[in-house]
Amino acid sequence: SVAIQPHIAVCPSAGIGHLTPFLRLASMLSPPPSTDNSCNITLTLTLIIIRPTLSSAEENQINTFLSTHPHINSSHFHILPVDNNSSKKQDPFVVHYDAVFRSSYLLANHLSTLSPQPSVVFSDLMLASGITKPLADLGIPNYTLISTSASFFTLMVTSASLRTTSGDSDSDSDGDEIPGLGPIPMDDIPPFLMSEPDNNMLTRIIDTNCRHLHETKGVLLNSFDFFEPESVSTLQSGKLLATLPPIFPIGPFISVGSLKGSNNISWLDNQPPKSVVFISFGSRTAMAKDQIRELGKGIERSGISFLWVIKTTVVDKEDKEELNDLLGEAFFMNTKERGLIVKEWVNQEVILAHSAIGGFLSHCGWNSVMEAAQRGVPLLAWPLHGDQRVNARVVEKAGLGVWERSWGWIGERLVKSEEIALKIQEMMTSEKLKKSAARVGEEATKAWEIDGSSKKMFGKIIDNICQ
Ligand code: BUP
Repeated sequence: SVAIQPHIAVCPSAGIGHLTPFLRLASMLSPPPSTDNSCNITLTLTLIIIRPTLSSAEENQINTFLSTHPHINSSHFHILPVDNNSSKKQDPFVVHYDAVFRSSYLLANHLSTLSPQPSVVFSDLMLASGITKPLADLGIPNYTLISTSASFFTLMVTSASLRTTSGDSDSDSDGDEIPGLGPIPMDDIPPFLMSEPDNNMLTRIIDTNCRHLHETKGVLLNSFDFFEPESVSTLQSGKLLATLPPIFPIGPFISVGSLKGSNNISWLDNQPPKSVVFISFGSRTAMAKDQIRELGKGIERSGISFLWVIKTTVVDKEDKEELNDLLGEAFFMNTKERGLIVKEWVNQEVILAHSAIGGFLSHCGWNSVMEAAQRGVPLLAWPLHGDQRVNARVVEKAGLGVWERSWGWIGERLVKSEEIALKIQEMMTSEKLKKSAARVGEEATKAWEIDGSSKKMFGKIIDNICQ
């Protein structure tokens, strides 16, 4: 028989949190020629680029990716205009997600006109409602990639039934027992997930798309068996929802390599092993200024060396804040020997892999969690919104990090410098935590060795594509 050359289309949604796992997946499926090609056959891969992008970070990541992967094609998909009526009160990223979601019905047609027509598609959950049925009709298998934890995915697929039972008298503040998650306090569930889809944009997007998952060939998770054993096995067992397609945990996703970022590494090179705490709350987290100042005091008080990425606006293009005005000159004077603050994009993966890094104060965006897990870096969780409290639970349970629940969501209350200093010291000095985090790192490596859980699952996907 004549071997058919597969043509893979990879379709991310908007925002760095969603773009990053897709770039990694694209690189895993079609690595640069110098690396091993796990498929062992030539394939064509087209990256669908959502236009317009919202942040400069996305624009930069896409450009760098395409220049380091010259063999990968790209195709621009122009989305419908954002809904201006809602954009005033909403998170700009959610408004953008909504535009992507509303445009998804146009994407199947866009994909079918690519030449050659794709033989398989990997797409974001936000696109499911628009493309799964038309692609199935065309006989093109579609896999849905989930950019959050297996645990939060569990919550998303059960949220509709959770909403109907949450009013029952027997559900209390200790939480409902959710298969694969255990009892989960209501406080850990982002409020939007409990609102009616008609009243909330994000709930509508999640709810509508989850209803189309049964039309996809499989769900890819950026997680691994050891890290989220209960959620992964419950999802796979079919006990949660009989209509779910096969689940493929294939994390941690492999780095795409030389992504650009400012070079802070030379400063790190001169720091003792595991002495520096890395602080970053993700690409779209603007912490209130009084909390930024309090965090500064906390770091100063802790006496621990630090590398801190500061963001003062939700969308990076708008960030014009002067750090001296924000933190005061005294802070810089007092910490100049042992700290570095940056406002620009850094290469977080390279930083986390550096031997000087001993801990990570993080908002628990899922990409950040997996990057820390991959390298066994202890984490101090301080969730901001959305999936991040559920992710913080995962971090704590797996032994990767600690979470101070009393801090609440970032912004819920002003967390004082004393509390911050104490927790940072605890994370950086606990031998128990160091050991358990290192174990997570070892298990993450094992997951990708021959016969490792993620490697085997990825092999199944490759077999499906290449058959
Ligand atoms: Br900021 C920043 N450099 O300076 P998450 C982020 N990153 O490499 P988010 C950098 O962006 P959501 C920087 O390594 C990670 O891969 C980081 O994704 C990288 O959080 C990614 O951690 C950030 O999932 O997304 O961006 O807040 O809100 O969707 O969780």
